[in-house]
Amino acid sequence: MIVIYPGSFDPVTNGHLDIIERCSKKFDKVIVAILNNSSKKTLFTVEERTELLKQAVKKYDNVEIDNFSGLLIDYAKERNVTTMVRGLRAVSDFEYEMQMALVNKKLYGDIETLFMVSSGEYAYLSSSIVKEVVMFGGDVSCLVPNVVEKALKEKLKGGQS
Ligand code: COD
Repeated sequence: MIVIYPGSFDPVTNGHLDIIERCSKKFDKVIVAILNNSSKKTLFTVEERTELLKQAVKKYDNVEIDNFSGLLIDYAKERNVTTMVRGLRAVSDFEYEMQMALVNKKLYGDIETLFMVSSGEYAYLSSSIVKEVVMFGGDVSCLVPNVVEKALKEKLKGGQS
C-alpha cells in the first residue's frame, strides 16, 4: 500500500521522522507531501524544506519527498493514492485532525485517513517549539536532525526570522 504523509514540515523534526520511519516499515511506499502555499508564511521555502527532508530520509529507499499546492485531495487524486497518514500527539491535535479527515472524506469519498500515535518521547515536539528554542539560543540537537539544526541556526542567526 502507498500512503501520503502530508504536512508543512517547517522544518522537519525528529517527531515527523519517527512517523516516517514507522510508516516506511508498515507500507510499501510513503510519499511525504510538503504543502507549498504561498499565502502561508513559513520560515523555510518549499525548496529548503524539500532539501532538508531529502537529506533526513535518505536512508529509507521507499520514502519519496514531493510538494503540492491547493487541496490535499486534488494532490491525492493526481497521485492516485487514497490513504493519508497523520500523526497524533495529544488530545489537542484531535479536533483539527478529525475535522480535516472528515472534510477530506466528504470531498473525496475514497479517501481514508490513518492516525499514527506519536512515540512518547516526541509527544511534546513541534516545528514551532523548535523554532522558538533556536530563536532564543537554545540547543535543539536532540529534537531535529543535524542538517536542520544547522539550517535553523543560519536562518535565525541573531534572533532574526
Ligand atoms: N509526533 C507525531 N506526529 C507529529 C509530530 C510529533 N512530534 N509533530 C508533527 N506531527 C504530525 C502532525 O500531527 C501532522 O499529522 C504531521 O505530522 C505534519 O505536521 P505539520 O505541523 O508539519 O503539518 P500541518 O499539520 O501544518 O499540515 C497540514 C496540511 C498541510 C496537511 C493541511 O493544511 C492541508 O492539507 N492543506 C492543504 C489544503 C487543504 O487540502 N485543506 C483542506 C483540509 S480540510
